[in-house]
Amino acid sequence: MNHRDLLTNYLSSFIQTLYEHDVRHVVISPGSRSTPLSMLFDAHPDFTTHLDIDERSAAFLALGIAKASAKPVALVCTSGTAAANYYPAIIEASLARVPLIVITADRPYELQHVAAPQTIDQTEMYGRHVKQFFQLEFSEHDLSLLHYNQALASRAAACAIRMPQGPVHINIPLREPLVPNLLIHKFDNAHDAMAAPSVTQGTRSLTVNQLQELAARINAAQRGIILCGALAREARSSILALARHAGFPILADPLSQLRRGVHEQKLVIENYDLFLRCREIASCFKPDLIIRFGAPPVSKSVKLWMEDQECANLVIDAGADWRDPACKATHMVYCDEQYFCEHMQSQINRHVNAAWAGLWQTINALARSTLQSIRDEPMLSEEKLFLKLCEQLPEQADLVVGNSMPIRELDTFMFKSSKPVHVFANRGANGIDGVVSTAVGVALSKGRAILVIGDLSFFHSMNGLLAAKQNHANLTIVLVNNDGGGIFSFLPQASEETYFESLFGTPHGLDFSHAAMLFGAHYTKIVDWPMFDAAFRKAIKEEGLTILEVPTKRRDNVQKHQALRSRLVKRFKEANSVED
Ligand SMILES: Cc1ncc(C[n+]2csc(CCOP(=O)(O)OP(=O)(O)O)c2C)c(N)n1
Ligand SMILES: [Mg+2]
Repeated sequence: MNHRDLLTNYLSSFIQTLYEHDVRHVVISPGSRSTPLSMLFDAHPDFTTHLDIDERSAAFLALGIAKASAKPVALVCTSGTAAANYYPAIIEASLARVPLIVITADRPYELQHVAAPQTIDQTEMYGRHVKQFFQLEFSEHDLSLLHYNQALASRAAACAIRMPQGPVHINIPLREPLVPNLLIHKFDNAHDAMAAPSVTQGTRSLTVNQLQELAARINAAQRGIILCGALAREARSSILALARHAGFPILADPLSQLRRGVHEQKLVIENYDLFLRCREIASCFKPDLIIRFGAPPVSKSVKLWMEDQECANLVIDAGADWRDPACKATHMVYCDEQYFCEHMQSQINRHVNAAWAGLWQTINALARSTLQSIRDEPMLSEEKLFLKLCEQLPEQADLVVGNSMPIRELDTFMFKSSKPVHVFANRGANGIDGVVSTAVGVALSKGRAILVIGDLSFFHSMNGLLAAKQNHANLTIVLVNNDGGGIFSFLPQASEETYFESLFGTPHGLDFSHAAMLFGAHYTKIVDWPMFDAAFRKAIKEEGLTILEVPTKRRDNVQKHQALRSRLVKRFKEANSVED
C-alpha cells in the first residue's frame, strides 16, 4: 500500500472510531498540514462539519456545541500557532468540564527543532488543562498499527467523557503527501477483524455504610438547605425529589436550570443574590446543614453568606474534585449526584420543618416584588433590560449570557417560572473572551440562540461573527453597551478618579453598527422600551444574525443596586416590625 492509501486508512479509521464514541460535530480551521484530517472528516457521511477561520473562535464554537449537545466535539487545526489559539477555550472546557477532542496536525520528527516553517513544540502544549495528551503515530509500511490507532481514539474519547469531563489533546505528525485518497476511506470499522474497543463508563457509588452515615446527618438536620450551581442534566430531577422529601429549600443558580421549567418549584429560591447581600436579612438564615451540587454559584452574596455559616457542609461531586472556593466543605462526597439523591431518599425519614422552608419562601417573594418595582422606570437601564428579557424569552429558548455584569444581572432578575429556558455561560474561567463564538456553537447545535453580552466582551470575540455568518447561525445578540467595563464601578477602585476611566472603565467609543455591516447582521440601536419590545419580538424569529444594541450608563448600576437593597431591607423591617 502506498503512503497516500495508508494515510487514508489510518485517519479514516481513527475518525470512524471517534464517531462510534458519540462524536458528531467537528470544527475545522483551514491549513495545509491538517489536509487529510479536514478532508476525511468532511467526507464522513455522518459528521457535521463547521468551519471557523480563527482558531481562537473555533475552539469556543466547539465548546458551545459540546455544551448544548452534551456530547464531545472534535476540533481540527494545522500546526504552529494555530494550535496555540485554542488555549483559552481549552482552559474554559477543562474548568467547566466540557468534553472536547482537540486534534492538532504536526510536522513529523525530522522537521522538529530545525527551523522548519510553522513548526512549534506541540507536545503537551496545553499542560494540565487537558485531561490527557496523546500522540498518534502510524506505520508507513502496512496497517499493522490500525488497531492500536483505533484503541487510541477510543481511549481519548472515553477520557474526555469520563467524569469530570474535559478536553483531551491528540497531536498527529503528518508527512507529505497530505491529500488523502477519498475513494478508499475506511469509515466502516465493523468490517475489521478487530473493531475499535467500546468503553462502558460506570457511575461513582457509595457503600451501604457510607450512605447510612450521610442519611443520619440529613435526618438529624432541622434547617437544611441545598445549593445548586451548574448541573449535569441527569441530576436535576433527583435533586428536586430529594429536596421535596427532606423539605429543604434549594438556592438555584441560573445555570442549575432549576429556575425555569415545568417541574415543581415550591422549594426553589432564586432571589437570594439580593436578600443575602443585606446583612440584616442574611443573619436571620442560619442553616444546620448545607448540601451542595454542581459548580460554585455565580452569586457572590451566597458565597459570603456561606462563609459565615458554621455547619455541616456536604459537597456531592461525581467528578471527585475539590470545588470549594469558600473553603467551607466539611465532607466531600464523591458520588454520582443522581445515585446519591435516589439512595438518600429511601433512607430519609425525618420530620419536615415547614416553618424553615416558609421563612425562605417569604423573603424570596419579598425580594422578587422589590426587584419587580423597577418595571415602572421609563429610562433604558441594564436592570430593567434583564427583567424584560427574562419575561420575553420564548419557551425553550437557549440563552447564552456573557460574563461580567450580564450573568450577574441575570442571576438577580431571572425569576422562577414554568416556561422552560436553558441558560449557558462560560463560568469555568469567567473570561470575557470567546463568548460570541460559544453562542454561535449553541445556535448551531440548537437551531437558534439568544446572546446577551457586554460591549467589551462583544469586542473581544467579534471574530465569532464571521463563523455565525459562514455557518448560517440563527443568533440574536442583545449588546449591552455601557461603553466600557461596568462591573468595575462596583469595585473600590471606582473612587480613584485619576486612574479609574483609563485603566478600568476603558471607554472605547466604538460604533458597532459598522461591525454589524461588516458581518452582514441586521442591526438596531434601541432608544426606548417600546422599540426594544418590538425589535426583540422580531429578532427572535429572524433568520441569520441580528444585533440589538442597548445603550446604558455604567455608573447608574451601582446606585440602582444599592437602592434595591435599601428598599428590600425597609420592607423586611416593616414586615417584621423591627425598629431602626
Ligand atoms: C479574557 C479576559 N480579559 C479580562 C477580563 C477582566 N474583566 C472582567 S469583566 C471585564 C469588563 C467587561 O466589560 P463588558 O463586557 O462591557 O461588561 P460590563 O462589565 O460592562 O457589564 C474585564 C475586562 C476577563 N474576565 N477575561
Ligand atoms: Mg460594558
